[in-house]
Amino acid sequence: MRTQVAIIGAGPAGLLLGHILQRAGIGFVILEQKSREYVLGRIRAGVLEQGSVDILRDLGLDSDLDARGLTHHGIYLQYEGQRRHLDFVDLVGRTVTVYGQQALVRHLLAEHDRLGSDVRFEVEGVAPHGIDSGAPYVTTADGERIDCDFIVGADGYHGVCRPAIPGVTALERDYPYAWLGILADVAPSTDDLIYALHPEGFAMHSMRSLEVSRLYLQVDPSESIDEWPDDRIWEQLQTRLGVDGWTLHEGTITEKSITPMRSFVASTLEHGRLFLVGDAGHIVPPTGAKGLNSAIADVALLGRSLAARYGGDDSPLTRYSASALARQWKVQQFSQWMTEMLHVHREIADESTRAFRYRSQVGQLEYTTGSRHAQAALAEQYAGLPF
Ligand code: FAS
Ligand code: PHB
Repeated sequence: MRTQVAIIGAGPAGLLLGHILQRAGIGFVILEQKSREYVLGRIRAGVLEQGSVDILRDLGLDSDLDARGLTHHGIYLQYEGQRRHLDFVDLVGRTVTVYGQQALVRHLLAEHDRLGSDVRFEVEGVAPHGIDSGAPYVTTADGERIDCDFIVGADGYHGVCRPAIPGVTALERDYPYAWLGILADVAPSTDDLIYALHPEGFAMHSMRSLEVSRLYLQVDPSESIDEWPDDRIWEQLQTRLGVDGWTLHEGTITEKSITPMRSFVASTLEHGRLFLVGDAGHIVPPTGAKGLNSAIADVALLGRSLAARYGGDDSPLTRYSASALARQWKVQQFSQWMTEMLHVHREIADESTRAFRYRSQVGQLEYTTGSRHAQAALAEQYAGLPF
């Protein structure tokens, strides 16, 4: 078989890139190792930047987003019993949209089905070859060979494409905390997302719809979900999110899991005819809601660059990795800043040093919520830097 672009991975990055290529008249195939059901069942990100929404609109992929997405004008930062609202529209004229990654993947895939795209599931042993040559190709465990012009690694952090890059390195850090996330069948108790610093630990109130809430608790990375029965989860959410005159409504927990936190950036997102997008190239802690949006930003840039290349201009493609990484490091610093400001640093053994750090974080939150300049800087980054 021959195609123009072989995409490895049918997560949001791979599926969205397929749509961009389809729109540009560029042939592609998407090869996914897991089953369709597994891919559709993953529950992950929940917030789209304005830029991500604009891309979906430009591609005509916004019908489901308009039907079930929730436009939010800002977020709340909470500390020491105070809940302060940051109005992104007032500050920077932009909004964010709560729209679960699961819904996005479902819609992207349904549109590929409608278009008759070549998306293949349960493909084992996918391997990139010839990335240094002008004739790369992909092989699979069942002996198929797919010749192509370019290979795109949209295969996530554990994929096979990044390791195929000779000499690739990475800068990374592991955080000393994790997020316990739940989905609950209960209407959200808030209009906008709440990010709360509390002596017991970070907590966040997000949502998936007007009927389903999404909430998170800071836990230690070593903890098991078995140590967290539902009543303990709600007890901690009530403690960490509670403010006078406000009620957190509880409901049936339908999903719960613990996700460790890390920051990771590969030294390059390209080698010869191989390009990386999304989690294959970088990972951020979810505190800034940047994981999914970074993947979309990479795909928008790479899709445009590949279309330019097929149109006879290869300069954007030669700049892809440097441009995408430059944006990613800005995203990394914002995600790290939000994470360190809002989490309790139990890793600090000395009690006095830990207390000093906590009071400094309260001072940071007091300044951030009290300064229009600081609020605008947070809003500009949370609502999304330009692609
Ligand atoms: P993905 O990992 O989504 O997709 C990669 C795909 O490639 C997968 O389907 C995989 O099966 C496939 N693949 C891998 N190796 C392959 C191979 N050898 N052959 C074929 N296919 C292969 N981000 C946020 O912004 N907010 C959040 O709250 C948030 N929560 C998260 C929770 C969890 C548990 C995880 C893991 C991530 C979370 N993220 C969050 C980040 C997440 O949303 C990612 O940024 C997003 O999925 C990136 O999309 P992709 O780059 O497409 O990678
Ligand atoms: C979510 O709704 O899953 C979500 C929202 C904001 C974040 C992280 C996760 O920063």
